Amino acid sequence: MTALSPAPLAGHPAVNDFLEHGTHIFAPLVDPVAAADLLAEIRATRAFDHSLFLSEAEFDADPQYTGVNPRPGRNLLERYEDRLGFVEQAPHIVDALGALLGADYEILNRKVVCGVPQSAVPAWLRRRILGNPVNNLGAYVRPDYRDITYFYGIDFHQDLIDYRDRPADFLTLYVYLHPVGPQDAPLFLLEGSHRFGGTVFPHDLRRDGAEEWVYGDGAGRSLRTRQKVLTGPAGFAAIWHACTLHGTQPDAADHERISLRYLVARRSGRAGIDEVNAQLSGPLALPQTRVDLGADGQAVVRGNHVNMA
Ligand SMILES: O=C(O)CCC(=O)C(=O)O
Repeated sequence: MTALSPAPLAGHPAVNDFLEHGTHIFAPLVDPVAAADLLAEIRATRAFDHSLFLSEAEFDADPQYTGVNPRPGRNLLERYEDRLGFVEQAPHIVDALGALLGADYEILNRKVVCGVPQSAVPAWLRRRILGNPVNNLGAYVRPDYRDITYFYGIDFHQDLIDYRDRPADFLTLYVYLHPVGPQDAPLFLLEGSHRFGGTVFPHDLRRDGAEEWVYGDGAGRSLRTRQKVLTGPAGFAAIWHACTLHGTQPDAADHERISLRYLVARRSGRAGIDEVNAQLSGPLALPQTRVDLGADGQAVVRGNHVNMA
């Protein structure tokens, strides 16, 4: 087991938390009333039930596994751009993002993410995705509804997974729009797992104890990491490093979980993220980030760690 020495602390609480844990959980909430208002509007755009999905015959007639996520021109949040100040201008968020990424940070991507409850996923689909590590349901969702990302759980991964050859110069900001408890597909984070830098998905993880995991870097080293389950009220917000392992279990509640997910990047100059990255003992970028998909984007690897958490 590699004993990584504690990183020297650099001042700002968000930078210190990134150095130590690869994540920072905001104590203040973003405005819960604004969150509830936005949530009501999002919920009014569609029924979060079986009607989201193609039939099995429709899907099989032309399976599309890629290009099924929100993108410019098909992203529900574009409709609410002028309503996002409660997150994007919240002083504590701006302050932490500035400390980590520099004052001129850039939003790479923002979208609505939905944890789909079991009751909404058609039986044929549940059967087909059982045991897959990444259950992003975009492929099975009717094209008109692909302006949101829908998950039925996703195994522990790094957000670097979508950015081959890009250094980990960005972070994820995640906001709950309603209270999220243990049944609502809360985020599971593995604290300190950013320290190996980029590693290839699916990750080498072994459960060891009630809330601990042993994480291997694929090159012979391993570290012990503690899982943190992010439950919280409406307006709860957290950020994590692009190499911090995180995932969700399938939504076990009788209703959908709806969140906002941002990727935010450093644009120029040195910032706290560079202090953090200087402490990593692994690659900052990867030529290949995942080996779980076939050429058509379909899962070829089975297995899931977070569902055993
Ligand atoms: O919202 C979820 O269920 C998973 C989100 C996530 O891990 C991601 O978007 O990277």
